[in-house]
Amino acid sequence: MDDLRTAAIVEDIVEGLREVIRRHRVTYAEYRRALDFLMETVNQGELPLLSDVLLEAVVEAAAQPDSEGTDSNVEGPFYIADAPLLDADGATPVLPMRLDEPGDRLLFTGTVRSTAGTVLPSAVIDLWQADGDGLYSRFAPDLPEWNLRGRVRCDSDGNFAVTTVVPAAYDIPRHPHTGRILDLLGLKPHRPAHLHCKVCAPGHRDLTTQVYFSGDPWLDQDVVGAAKPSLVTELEKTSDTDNHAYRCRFDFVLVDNTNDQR
Ligand code: MBD
Ligand code: FE
Repeated sequence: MDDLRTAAIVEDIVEGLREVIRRHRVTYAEYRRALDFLMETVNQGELPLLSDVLLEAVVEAAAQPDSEGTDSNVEGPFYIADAPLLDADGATPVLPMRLDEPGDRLLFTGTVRSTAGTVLPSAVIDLWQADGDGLYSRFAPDLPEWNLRGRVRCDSDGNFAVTTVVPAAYDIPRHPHTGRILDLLGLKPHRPAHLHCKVCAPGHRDLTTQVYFSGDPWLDQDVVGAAKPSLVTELEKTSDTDNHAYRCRFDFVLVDNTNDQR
């Protein structure tokens, strides 16, 4: 991003804020209160949540190039890089979880391909999700560091399989500052249940996306405005003989990056 572009954006932000102050004749008390609110939001570590809830879907929509690949989706405020690489020696890997992890066991499977249709055995999927209570490790007390976070490799046919739990339909925890803004906007702080995925394979663009489940009552009232129909899959109840109460399948398609500008 060059300085001219940065300057143009900053000018528009500042002019936009001045215009709001003029239009509403914002008082000194209101102005000081707004600054306090922003300071508190930052000090409580809530700025990424507030910003992603209000703005990230717009950034993501602008960034998404027309492509044949799987639709991307917002990363959100809860990604942590370098989650453990799960190696189960041929068995189905299990996302790190507590011995008494609440929620139904879920088998998540799929295949990673390129837009040309070839399978991508070298693909790695970085997964993170809320637990059965709607909480993300590192962002809630008392959860193990890497709970429900891990990276899974595809096999030689480009297939992956991982055991996890069904994430809860997600209430944005009522962090007081984000909650207050959503109240003022008349929005309910709900997100549909989702699995976050970053899919990477050599020679292809990294894909950051989410997988949702059909029938979720929050799909069409996602407070973040991110749930896309193309990313919804079936959450199937399995037979009693299975170790998993549910299974779901999602196939990812990555775009070749050999012609991208570096
Ligand atoms: C989430 O779990 C999330 O995925 C996003 C995008 C915003 C807030 C909470
Ligand atoms: Fe999320």
